[in-house]
Amino acid sequence: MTELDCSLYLVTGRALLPPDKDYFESLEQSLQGGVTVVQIREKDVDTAEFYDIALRSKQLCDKYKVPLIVNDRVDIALAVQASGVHVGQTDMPVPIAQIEQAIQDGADYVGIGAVWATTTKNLSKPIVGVRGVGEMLQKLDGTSIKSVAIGGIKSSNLLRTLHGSVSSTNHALDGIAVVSEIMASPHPREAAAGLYELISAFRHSNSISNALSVRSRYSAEFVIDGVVDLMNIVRERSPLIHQITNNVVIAQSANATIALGASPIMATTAQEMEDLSKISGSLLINIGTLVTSAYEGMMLAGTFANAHRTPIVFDPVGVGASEFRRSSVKNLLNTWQASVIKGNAAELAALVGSNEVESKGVDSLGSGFKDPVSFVRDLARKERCVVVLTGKTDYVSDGASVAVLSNGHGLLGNITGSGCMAGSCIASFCAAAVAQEGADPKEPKLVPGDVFLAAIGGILALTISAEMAAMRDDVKGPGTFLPALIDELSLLSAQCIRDRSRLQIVSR
Ligand code: 3NM
Ligand code: MG
Repeated sequence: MTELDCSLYLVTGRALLPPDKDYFESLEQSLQGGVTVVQIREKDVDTAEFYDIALRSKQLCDKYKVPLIVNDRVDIALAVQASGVHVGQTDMPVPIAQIEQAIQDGADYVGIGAVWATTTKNLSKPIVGVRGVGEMLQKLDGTSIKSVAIGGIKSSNLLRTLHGSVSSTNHALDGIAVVSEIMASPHPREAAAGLYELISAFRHSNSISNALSVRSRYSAEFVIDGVVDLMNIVRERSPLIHQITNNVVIAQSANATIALGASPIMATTAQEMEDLSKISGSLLINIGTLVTSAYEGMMLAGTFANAHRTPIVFDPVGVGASEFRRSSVKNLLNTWQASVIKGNAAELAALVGSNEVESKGVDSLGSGFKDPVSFVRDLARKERCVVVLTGKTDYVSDGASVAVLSNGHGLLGNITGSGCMAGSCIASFCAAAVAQEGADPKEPKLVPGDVFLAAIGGILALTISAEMAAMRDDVKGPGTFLPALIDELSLLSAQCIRDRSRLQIVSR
């Protein structure tokens, strides 16, 4: 087969056509819209009918110089001189084994699915999820085998699908395959064109961000200047920070947000998520006292935030404490793309399934990871976002650079919710970062570049304010520390950040 352009791979499914829509008309319109390869998939027809459909489809595809592939039937593929045949997906329980088999068999491409839930096909295996795709792509490193993701891909989740489906080695998908998003549409030309446009835009922005992270050898001076700029923007624009957080810390998180200069809205109900997504500068999702109704709000709020390219700060509080939290976090992260994931050593260890760090409920025990710098950098690459590891020393990484921050005070560990307030501060800085960049529709990004600076800024604001609070004569212990901390957040000056920040940038 000559070089196959898998960018937008249409799998046919005549059962999904809208009433009165002719199959061949639909196919031709989708070819006009930019479909780059077509697979004829017919599960319920006899050989003669399959042959007729495949032959006429082949003529249409030829007209648009698009390769045609036949599902399952080598005889029909040969008879209509198709470009290929799609085989072999049915009975392998482990998707990774399926990939290995495809490599062995000398496949030209692999379809990875189902990436989302779908009703188009009866799935015999569990859903891979967006975060599962990257691991499989890594298996294809060093081969020329192309890859497409399939299953439940829609224009509404396409950007999230593409962003998340990249391996730590930066192996990205060659394209996406859809059935219903095009076949069920009364306007297949527009449906295909819309998907194709998003794919091109993503490729463009992804190549830019890769080029940027190669260049991103930040200096400490550059970072501090950036943090100060963002803090000024928070105070000038007072962005609305939508926070779905736990009921232990709602009031103090809201107060910390106000003190920093931003404007909190603490709303958890699913029914208001769409409205709030239109006016929020960033979204904080903190699972501290997770209840089912808030979980529903989190699912929706994150989905809307991705659609508006609003940064999401995710705090998987106590994720290792229960199976409910673990599975909820997995589902949340497979549904929307976080811009920042923040946690203590135990939480981030639980997130990757490591037992290197022990925990008790929501608290981390012991000193943490042997090599925290590599840990946060690798996790940032895996989750495709900025990662913040909090502790006595805080680590922030964008997958290329790691900022090591050693500000703070022991009293932060003696009150509840200091990590949650750090999340509110990071979310406030994130809102400033996107307010500054502005959304460029040609470069749709779910993790804009300045989010790295924003995460550092949020940590510095809280930890330096804690140092200032602890020095006050009227602070006698944890009870007097908390209000003093809120005071100091509101008094924090650019000069104080410049004078006190203890920041080191490691790039390796
Ligand atoms: N194969 P839609 S999922 C044909 O997981 C097919 O292997 C899948 O349809 C797999 O785009 C699927 O309508 C159906 O969700 C995809
Ligand atoms: Mg398949």
